Amino acid sequence: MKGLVIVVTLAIFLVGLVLLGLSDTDISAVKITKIFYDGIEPRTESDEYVEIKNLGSEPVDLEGWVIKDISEGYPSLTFPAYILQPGKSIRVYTNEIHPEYGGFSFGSGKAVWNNSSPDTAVLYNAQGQEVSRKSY
Ligand SMILES: [Ca+2]
Ligand SMILES: [Ca+2]
Repeated sequence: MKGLVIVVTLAIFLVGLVLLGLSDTDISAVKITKIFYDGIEPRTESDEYVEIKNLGSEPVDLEGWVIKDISEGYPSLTFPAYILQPGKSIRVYTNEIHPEYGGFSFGSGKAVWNNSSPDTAVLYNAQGQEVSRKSY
């Protein structure tokens, strides 16, 4: 009986350690590092982008993660399965596809990031928790 109690206590302790480790890598490592809000393309500013970087040491799967302009509440993009390697960046363009940056686009026919009054971008993980936020 005493042996069982010790085993169960140890098991709970180990599960706790694993959960702590997981939540640590998920929440803190991936950040919005840049918003290129003043696009060079006239009017449509299709070349605007938000840059997201993995600053941690573990790969992160972005499946189900969401990037959104919360100033207007749109647009938002839900990521497909995509492994963001440590030290690597992706960009979500307003309406351009650049495979070297992951090939992500909001597909917006209009400019997304306001040039005169700043907007705020927020990144959520697949559980809907806010991971990173950036204004400019
Ligand atoms: Ca803009
Ligand atoms: Ca906006």
